[in-house]
Amino acid sequence: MLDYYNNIVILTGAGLSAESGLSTFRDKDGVWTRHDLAEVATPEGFARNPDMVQDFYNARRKQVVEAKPNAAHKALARLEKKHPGEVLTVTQNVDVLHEAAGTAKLIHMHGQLDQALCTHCDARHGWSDDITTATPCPGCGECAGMRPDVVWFGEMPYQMDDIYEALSRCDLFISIGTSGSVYPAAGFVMEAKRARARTVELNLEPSEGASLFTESIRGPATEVVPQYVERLLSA
Ligand code: BV8
Repeated sequence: MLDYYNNIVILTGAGLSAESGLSTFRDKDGVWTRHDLAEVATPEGFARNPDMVQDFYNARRKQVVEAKPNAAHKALARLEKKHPGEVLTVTQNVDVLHEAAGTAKLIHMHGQLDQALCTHCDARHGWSDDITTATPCPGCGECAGMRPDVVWFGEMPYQMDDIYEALSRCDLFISIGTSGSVYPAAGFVMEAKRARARTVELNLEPSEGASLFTESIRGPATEVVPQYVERLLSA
């Protein structure tokens, strides 16, 4: 049973969901190699061409709704269940595979694709269908205001105060399946080091911040994450 780490913070990225069939962003056939990030993942891009941006997210929402959690998502849910101290999972992913695997204490810092946001009344609605510029808000009825509830570049990620508070108290920070190229998430390892936490990276290849970690474990998430969780729980 794990007993020498009290508070664990886990940061996950697209590499965690790769083996569930969801594309990563910066690998050789990643999302940003096929789409211009500035055109489809910024408020300016949405203002310029809302139909194109809605189509981009409608296609990804269909994949997300079909995807299933993999052994890595399930191992992280098991860690949260079995660990006597606190476990907070912060995901950059907009899929909902952590929830599907059973993780409860979860922050979607970049939002989630199974929700829509009305830019007129700020209401959020569970959403599994397409959104178009003619989709009315179920709340205020306004059209042309509905967007995917995801955080675009230049927008403030969600629950940053809660994340920084958890990092300031953590004694183990685990980063999984992220290239460490997007801020502020890529800076979390530094916050954890400031809190004198042990920092561990589980990734297919070294991230941009790999040298900042106490320990690096290389390999596909469905292999290295269950192994690492069992190592923690049997310590
Ligand atoms: C912010 C949601 C202020 C949408 C995403 C100049 C001007 C303006 C801003 C900036 C600037 N310079 C820097 C910034 C900040 C900017 C930024 O970081 N830009 C980058 C490009 C330099 N960030 C922002 O704008 C953020 N907001 O800064 O507001 C602020 C500042 C401080 C505090 C508060 C507020 C908002 C960023 C959020 C953007 N939205 N996603 C959507 O999904 O469409 S981010 C986007 O990249 C992705 O969605 C993903 O969430 C994120 C990170 O990508 P990764 O998850 O790491 O995926 P990637 O493909 O890169 O890497 C996958 C990794 O997995 C690889 O390492 C690979 O080896 C590994 N892997 C692959 N397969 C496996 C595997 N590992 C294990 N097993 C496998 N099988």
